Amino acid sequence: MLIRKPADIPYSEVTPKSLYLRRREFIRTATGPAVAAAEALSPTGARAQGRPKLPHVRKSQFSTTEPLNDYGDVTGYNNFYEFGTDKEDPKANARHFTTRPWSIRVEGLVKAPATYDIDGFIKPYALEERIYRLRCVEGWSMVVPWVGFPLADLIKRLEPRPSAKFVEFTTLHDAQRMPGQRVPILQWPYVEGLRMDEAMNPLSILAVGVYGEALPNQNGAPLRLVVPWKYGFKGIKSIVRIRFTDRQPRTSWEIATPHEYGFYANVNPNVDHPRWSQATERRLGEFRRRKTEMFNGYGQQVASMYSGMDLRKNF
Ligand SMILES: Nc1nc2c(c(=O)[nH]1)N[C@H]1C(S)=C(S)[C@@H](COP(=O)(O)O)O[C@H]1N2
Ligand SMILES: [Mo]
Repeated sequence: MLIRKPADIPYSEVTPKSLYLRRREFIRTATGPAVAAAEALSPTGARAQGRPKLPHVRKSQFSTTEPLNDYGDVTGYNNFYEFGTDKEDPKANARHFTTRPWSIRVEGLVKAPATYDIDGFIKPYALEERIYRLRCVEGWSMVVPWVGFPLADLIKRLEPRPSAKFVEFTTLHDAQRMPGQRVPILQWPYVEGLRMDEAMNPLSILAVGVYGEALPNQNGAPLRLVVPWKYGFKGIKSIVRIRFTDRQPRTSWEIATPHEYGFYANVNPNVDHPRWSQATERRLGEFRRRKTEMFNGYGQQVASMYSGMDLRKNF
């Protein structure tokens, strides 16, 4: 995310980002088209390395058939401000972050508020691979083979009260372990939220892995949200709290710059960011920009949730 205030924060990422992309292209060109093609088309898991393999992962009808971005892109070019503001920071700075033990607190308008250990918490759910497009509000995109389970499965099991209209998610708050939280870029901890129907949509998942393996820390271990028709910042990482509420949650980005980042955050090429166009995007590894699709190409599954809403107001 590009941010404007406070003014003394180093948000110098436009230049480093373009340099980074050019460097990658140079490497790909230098190593030859055969290597680049093999990378792009390699079957899920082929580029993964080192993390525990996740068993019994089913394929999903919701996956895109587009070529995947390689493991290096997916785990080396990240936004995770708790570990630094440059794209290469999270991989380097989250290396020693520990995600066991890990507790998840469920609270608010729900049948049984409780604190769960992460392993028991995710155990009931069948894992699926969901290959989704990720479109960052900054204008880059990638195709990522997440492993996770439908958020709807979890919500049904937790039994929110009928009065619950939204779900709010919160990231760990621990500036000892997340050094980026010592810098007041955002109001910590990071908070995101969904309307209940968005949360129940079959495309919304909680991810525990990527490329067939447990999530690397920089991608939001041990548990993160993935909502493919919304800009990447909705995909909150390293979740410790899930709260059901009757009021629209105040999200971190909305608090930071309300005129730039709204609650809905639907990918919408017709609504420009105040400081740049959202009409096109650049897929990591590609040279030419592509047209950004409404709802990131997932309109068929999600557009009906917003019928009658003014998406310029509810951006
Ligand atoms: N807690 C937390 N979650 C976060 C962020 C963050 O800074 N902190 N960045 C968001 C943004 S802007 C994007 S684009 C995605 C990127 O996810 P990825 O790095 O796993 O691809 O994570 C989102 N989730
Ligand atoms: Mo983003």
